[in-house]
Amino acid sequence: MSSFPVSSDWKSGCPDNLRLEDENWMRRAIQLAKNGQGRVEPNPMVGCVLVRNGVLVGEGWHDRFGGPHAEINAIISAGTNAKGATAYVSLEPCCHHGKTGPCTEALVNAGVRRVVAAKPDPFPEVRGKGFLNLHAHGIETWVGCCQNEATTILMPYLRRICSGRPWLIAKWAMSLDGKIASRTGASQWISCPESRKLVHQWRAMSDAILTGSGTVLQDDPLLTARPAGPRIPARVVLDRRGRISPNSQLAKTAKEIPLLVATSIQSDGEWRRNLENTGAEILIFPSEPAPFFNSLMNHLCKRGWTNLMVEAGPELVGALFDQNLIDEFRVFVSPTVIGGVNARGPLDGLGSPGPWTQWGDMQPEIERIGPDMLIRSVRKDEFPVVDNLEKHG
Ligand code: AOF
Ligand code: ZN
Repeated sequence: MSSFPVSSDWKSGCPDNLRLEDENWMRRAIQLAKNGQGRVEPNPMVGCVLVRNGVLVGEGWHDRFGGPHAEINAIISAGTNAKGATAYVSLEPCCHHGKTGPCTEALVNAGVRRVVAAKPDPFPEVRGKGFLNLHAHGIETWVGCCQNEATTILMPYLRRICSGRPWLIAKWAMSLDGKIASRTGASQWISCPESRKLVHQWRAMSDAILTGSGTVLQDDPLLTARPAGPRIPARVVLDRRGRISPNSQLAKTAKEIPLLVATSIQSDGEWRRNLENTGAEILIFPSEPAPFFNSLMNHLCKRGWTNLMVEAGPELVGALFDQNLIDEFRVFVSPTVIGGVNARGPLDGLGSPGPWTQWGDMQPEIERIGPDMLIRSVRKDEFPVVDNLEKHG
């Protein structure tokens, strides 16, 4: 990246008269990128808009994993009008041969005159080389337009590429007084039907749903997406001691919908064999919490998984939080009160001693869903590229 000309930094270098126009078109490219959500992962969502003399001449987005990239779809839609156009791309165009050819080459061949990108791609084979490549072909190249907006939709991808682990979304529903179940363990239902419907839509965008053995013993959940959506999420149960039953709903459906059980050497061999016979895949990791979680996350990342939803009890959510592994919270607050010293809150574990700046840096999103309130809070991160990571994807 260092050899890339400074004048191409859009924020400081782009002429004022182009700024507003650039931002408007880039916002459209980012909007288009979202069409790929749940379909392109582990690839990034990317959108591209081609504009000539202020007129939109083509647009496209990366629509499915293995399919053409955003730039290619935009170039196809523009036909010969791509010649002399400006391409607005929400991520640095790739310059490598992956499942598809390099987009830089396609942009050059189409005769694009100017490329405005929102963000560099930290993918090891790109990382600034896409910009250099365009520049070398005499294309005016800018980077940094609407960078923050683009980052918002790229965070799960960035987490995989830069940190070598999937993006973890912890979801729960709680009462006004912060309880996720009554003293008897009853939790059906704290949130309203519309909120629960939304959860199923999120599941259908996820690679897997993570839960703990406690939740399986207590609720015997299915953890499927109903109705089905773009993705069939696998179910992952964290069960270090080996407690879940081969007669649980998860195990009984393991032949149709993948079930992974992450356990440790502590668990019994016969228990593992019985579960394996249901069709579940058994993964064995070290039993100490930090190595257990880290090896599991590394394994799931290598499977090409990007978005994981955590739907678990206080023990597991608390442990993941203590290990600093949760990236996003999606919390439904229902206007009801449960009360009781024995009714549980969403997180056990050690918890944070404060001050609580970690989650306060980003603007939380607050939305009303029926009578419930939905609060989304995302971890702020600069996503520094760690160079010695193994390659993923
Ligand atoms: C782009 N435009 O629309 C996307 C890009 O295996 P492939 O060929 O699909 O390449 C995947 C990599 O390409 C991915 O990791 C990321 O670096 C880049 N994604 N690049 O120019 C796009 N989706
Ligand atoms: Zn590409």
